[in-house]
Amino acid sequence: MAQHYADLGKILVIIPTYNEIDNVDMITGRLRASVPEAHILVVDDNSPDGTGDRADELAASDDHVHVLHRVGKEGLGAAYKAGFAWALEQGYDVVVEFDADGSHQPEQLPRVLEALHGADMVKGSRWVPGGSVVNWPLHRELLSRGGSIYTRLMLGLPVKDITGGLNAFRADTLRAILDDPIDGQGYGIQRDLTWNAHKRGYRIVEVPIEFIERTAGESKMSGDVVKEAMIRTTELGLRHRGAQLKKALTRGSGRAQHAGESAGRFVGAVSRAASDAVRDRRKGGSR
Ligand SMILES: Nc1nc2c(ncn2[C@@H]2O[C@H](COP(=O)(O)OP(=O)(O)O)[C@@H](O)[C@H]2O)c(=O)[nH]1
Ligand SMILES: [Mg+2]
Repeated sequence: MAQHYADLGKILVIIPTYNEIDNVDMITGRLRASVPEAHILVVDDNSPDGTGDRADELAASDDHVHVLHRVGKEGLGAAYKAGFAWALEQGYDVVVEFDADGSHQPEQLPRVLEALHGADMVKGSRWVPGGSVVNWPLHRELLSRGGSIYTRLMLGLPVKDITGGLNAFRADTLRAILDDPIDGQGYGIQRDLTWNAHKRGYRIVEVPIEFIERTAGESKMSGDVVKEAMIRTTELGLRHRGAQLKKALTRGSGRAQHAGESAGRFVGAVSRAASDAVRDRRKGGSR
């Protein structure tokens, strides 16, 4: 059967890896089978378990598989940024983010791609009707649901699964949203890409996916990753809400304008304090 995404152009699926030796064959094999036209870029952070070497072997025998080697573990955001730059340089029309561990099912990717016909960015979503998680520990589910709700409230983002890592972009959309600030460290990159796309008025569509907890290898999610995401979301939210307040108040009387400016300055100061705290923590090497 003809695929309904063939007209979208050249597709690149980016898979960031850190110590995914037990998954790299599985994930590339399943992706090649379910979306044969798509190219794959493994972005490996010099995994001590040899994932990068194995990816090189796979690339040597398949011209649809490519590998980007990075010097060390610099976080998910940094790996994706490098992968995006490569994708745009090589002229791909569609770029997809995809986990290595089998949590995202390659067999569900065609539906995600098809949805790009009516969207600029498609998010695989666990928290829309039809979406689900399998074998995920309760604390991870609460964290994910809670994180999405908090971010939605802080930013007024009309998206249910903001932190999800299966995302597909049209190249033009990706190029534009990379011009705005993006978290270069952690998992916050997913929030920032979504927020930037929303701010620019791009059409974001959520497609239900079944997310299955990994059965091999270990999660790289940590308490520090969560803390950092919380701080940055709060900072972004305060800035956004402060700007909204200022706008509303400046529409009123001169006194209200003054109050709005004060509120804006206050929020700015709080945001700067939050950024400073994050910077100091990074400098202090407490991560
Ligand atoms: N290159 C690279 N990949 C990473 C890094 N952190 C996580 N990943 C990859 O990102 C994907 C999602 O990470 P995972 O640990 O499964 O997170 P979880 O699903 O939230 O528990 C996997 O393919 C990881 O190997 C990193 O610092 N660098
Ligand atoms: Mg995972």
